[in-house]
Amino acid sequence: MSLGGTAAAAGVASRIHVLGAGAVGLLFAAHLRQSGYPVTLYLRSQDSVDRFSQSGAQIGVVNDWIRSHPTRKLLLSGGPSASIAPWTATDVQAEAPSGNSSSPEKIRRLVLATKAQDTLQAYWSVKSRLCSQSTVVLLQNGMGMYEAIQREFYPSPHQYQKETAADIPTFVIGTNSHGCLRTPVEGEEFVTHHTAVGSCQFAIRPSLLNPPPSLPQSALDILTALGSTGLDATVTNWSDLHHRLLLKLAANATINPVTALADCRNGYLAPPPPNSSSQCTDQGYYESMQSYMSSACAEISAIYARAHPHLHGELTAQAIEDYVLHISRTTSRNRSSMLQDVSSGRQTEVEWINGYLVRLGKQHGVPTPVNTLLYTLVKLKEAASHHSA
Ligand code: KPL
Repeated sequence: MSLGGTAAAAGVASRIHVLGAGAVGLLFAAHLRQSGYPVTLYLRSQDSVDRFSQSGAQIGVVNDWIRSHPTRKLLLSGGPSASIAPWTATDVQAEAPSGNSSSPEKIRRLVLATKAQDTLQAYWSVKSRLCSQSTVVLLQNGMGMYEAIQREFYPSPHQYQKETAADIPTFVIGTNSHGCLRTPVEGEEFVTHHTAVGSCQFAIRPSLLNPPPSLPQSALDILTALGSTGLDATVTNWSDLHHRLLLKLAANATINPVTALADCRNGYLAPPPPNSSSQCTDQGYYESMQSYMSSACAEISAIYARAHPHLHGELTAQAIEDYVLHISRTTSRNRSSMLQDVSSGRQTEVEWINGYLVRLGKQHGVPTPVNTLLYTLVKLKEAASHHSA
């Protein structure tokens, strides 16, 4: 299902909060605002809100993809006559969690776009402002965030039946393949570079409540809003999205650690197409990359076969490898998010990517030597970069 139409066309303009002012959060916030939705950036602290106001209360989007993919212009702009500027600045509001005890207004539509490792803390900061009429979109790399939120904040089913049920929002899970990054340039804290055009898919996560509650209006509002952004967003059912999330997890588990460890761009993992002026002409290099890809994808496929047997026919080692190579080629100029994290001395999402696969393998009795090694090496690199940053 493809959702379209602008807020103005739909005759509604429901406010959307975006929590997580990183590259992805800023990209979505700016595009939602440009589609006519009032947007509030929910920032970490009043200091961040003050810095945002001082920088002009605007989100900057640098459309770097225009230089490398001019033909994608029509897709993103949604029509032959529309054109996208290389640089746009969009006004949005900002607020931070308030320390005062008076209960502030509930948030009905929230896009939570923090890094995986910051998600629980971010959710905690906003939880008292959510209710059963709210919808939360989780937009992280990796897997397991939804389950972690349930375990941490809504732990036991009997509580669901009583007071807690009134507080549990509807969850939408999203997956995004648009490449974007923020540069550590002074004065550009609220500027995101849109480096590669991708797409995004969203699905409503079936509720753990029994009986399941009816969908709040906010779920429909936010899905319509996301569909209007021009970010090639589609809404699908949970089982289709789950399949896509598992493929994306495989891409993140193979591309991200290697690019972070070797300090290279995503394209270095895929053999160059024939007759291209390749980034590297060393045949031995591509043979070892090929062997790495095959063993990593075979291991991931074996884990999925035990954990999700109904999907096994689709998630074969070959299907996973084809997908990973496709992502490596289509995002070849990208510096992966894990590479960006280690380069800036930040914690990476490895716990929710290779760490998640190692835990899943253990749970289902599947050995995970490749993922364990990648996990350990990234942790080592993280510690080293943290100390030298
Ligand atoms: O999602 C990504 C990431 O960097 O985290 C990929 C798909 C690898 C694109 O860079």
